[in-house]
Amino acid sequence: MNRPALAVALLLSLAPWSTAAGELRGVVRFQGAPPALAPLETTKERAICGDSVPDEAVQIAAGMLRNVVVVVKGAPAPAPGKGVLDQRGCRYVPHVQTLPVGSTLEVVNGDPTLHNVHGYLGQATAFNLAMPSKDSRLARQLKKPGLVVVRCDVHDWMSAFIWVADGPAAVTGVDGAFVIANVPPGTYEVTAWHEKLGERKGTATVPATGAATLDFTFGN
Ligand SMILES: [Cu+2]
Repeated sequence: MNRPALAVALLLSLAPWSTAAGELRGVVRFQGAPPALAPLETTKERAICGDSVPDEAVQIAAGMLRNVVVVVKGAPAPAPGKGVLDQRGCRYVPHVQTLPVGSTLEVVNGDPTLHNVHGYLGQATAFNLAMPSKDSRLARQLKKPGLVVVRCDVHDWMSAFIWVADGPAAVTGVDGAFVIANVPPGTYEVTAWHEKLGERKGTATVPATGAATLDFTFGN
């Protein structure tokens, strides 16, 4: 092997993307009768907010549960990224998301009215942003891991949940499925958290290449 080729081979062998990593995937099911959720009645600014907004707390389609945060414990968190929290018709979009610790959250006001976006990490305020007008944008770094519960100080029915993860994590989609990529091989405790239905725990052994499967079931 000539020198440049050797150098390239060495670089590739040292590159982080050459590290073995597998994937964890699965689905989250809901067993039993889905709870009937009444729409949340709005109490002000109905020209902008409408008379009601849907209660997004429990979303089930064909027995599959959306908006469950699945976290791999004890594996390194992915590099910080960027997330967006929008406000549309006096609802937060998305209702649930997860971001690696250290990520930047951009909060956007899509409504022509004042929203006050108040994020709580436990009892402490993680951020408190007054967003007076449509297309207001503010960014905050999410420096500490944990669950950030977002409320609006103007419209008390508004809520969103941001899981600031210190490990690889994902949120289930409308089909109840999740995929967590780039998990180093190993055996891990995995938690599945839902805002109303609580937490489930499982264990998964992730291979060096390919995917491990772990499903969860919530229900009543
Ligand atoms: Cu608001």
